[in-house]
Amino acid sequence: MEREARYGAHNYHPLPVVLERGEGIYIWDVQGKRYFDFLSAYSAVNQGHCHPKIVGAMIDQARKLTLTSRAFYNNVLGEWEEYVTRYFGYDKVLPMNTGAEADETALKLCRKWAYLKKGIPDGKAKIIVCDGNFHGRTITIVSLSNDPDSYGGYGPFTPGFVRIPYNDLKALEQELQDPHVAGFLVEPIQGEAGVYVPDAGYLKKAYELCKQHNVLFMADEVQTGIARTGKLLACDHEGVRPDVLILGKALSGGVFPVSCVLADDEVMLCIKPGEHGSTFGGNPVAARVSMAALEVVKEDGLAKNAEKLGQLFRERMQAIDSDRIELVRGKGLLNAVVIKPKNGETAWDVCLKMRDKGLLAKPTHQHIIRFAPPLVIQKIELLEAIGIIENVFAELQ
Ligand code: IF1
Repeated sequence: MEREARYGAHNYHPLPVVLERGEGIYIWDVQGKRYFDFLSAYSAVNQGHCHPKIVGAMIDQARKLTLTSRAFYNNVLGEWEEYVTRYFGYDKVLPMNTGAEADETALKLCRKWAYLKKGIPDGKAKIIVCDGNFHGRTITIVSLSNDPDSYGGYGPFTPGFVRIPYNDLKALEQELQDPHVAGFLVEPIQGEAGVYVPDAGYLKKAYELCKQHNVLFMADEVQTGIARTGKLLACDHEGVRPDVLILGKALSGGVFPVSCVLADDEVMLCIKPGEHGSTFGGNPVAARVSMAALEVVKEDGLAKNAEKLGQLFRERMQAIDSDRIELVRGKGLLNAVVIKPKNGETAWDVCLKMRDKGLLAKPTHQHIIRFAPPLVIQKIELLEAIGIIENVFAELQ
């Protein structure tokens, strides 16, 4: 920890615990103390730590070929592209590495489509985004943000975006009147903002409004996708099929950065050779790892498990009799407990107490704790973890 403070940039403030090993839902610190992981690397490790099938796929491929760039074909990418497009039901996929890059890709794709297909005059396309959004850290993406921690001091910002309140169909309908609007970028549940679940029907209606105005509905499922909320995609809860689907994190089970954008030909083929790319995107290790990670999601029935255990988790959290809990919300195994600070104690202090008792979670925005264990967690394990959380709140009383 001292070395990090001395030699590392100070762009993070981690909970004081130093981890060296992970397996399934557990992580161990350098003293050998075991913890329940209730962050799952921000939902990248949905399949559990060091899943043998995923790590095995990585090792096997890493021994053969790791990177050729896209200047040449490799013998795995095509197989992955076929696998992923069938898995999610789209014509085409474009591979990148991080979530932010996938979001950038979606924004670029949307603008191209606006000029080539929708007929918006060059340079005039607008994309609607939501208050409280989190899509990553690039200059363009922080240009969309209304969180000063994200955008402060990073201007000048990228123009061409309009922000409306989240979960507000009237505001969306109003902005859609502008014929220069090309796309609507939305998180089906806002993660970073504090696990805000929109009203039932919001996504469906928002999608329909976009269709009425020939606007691309783009879902950032980087955090909510891959079974986290109890379905393969959070949009599946409302039967919405986004025009542009953005995935990352658990697309690789957290062993390697893999992200992608999915769309049909009408949209995806607007980008031509040489107009977008990445040195590492589509490398054979990423492709193998990602196929293994997606197989695990199906084989281990992660969506069903998240749905079932998520309900149990929220019920038990709601039943805790504590004046320190304001409310509990979430979907599947993406949940948040909103804390009422008292005696100067905040969500951070609650997380320290949970750490001491063997459970790791991270506060967001001072008073919100996000609980997102790996989706391979079993009922008996979840009950033990719930016991720890209940104990901490009992001690706080
Ligand atoms: C950090 C939060 C989670 C995301 C959505 C794109 C990205 C993310 C919906 C970018 C990334 C991260 C990044 C991480 C913290 C984290 C986070 F706390 F900020 F909100 F997950 F909850 N779209 N989310 O949530 O993906 O480029 O990072 O691969 O420290 O920035 P990335």
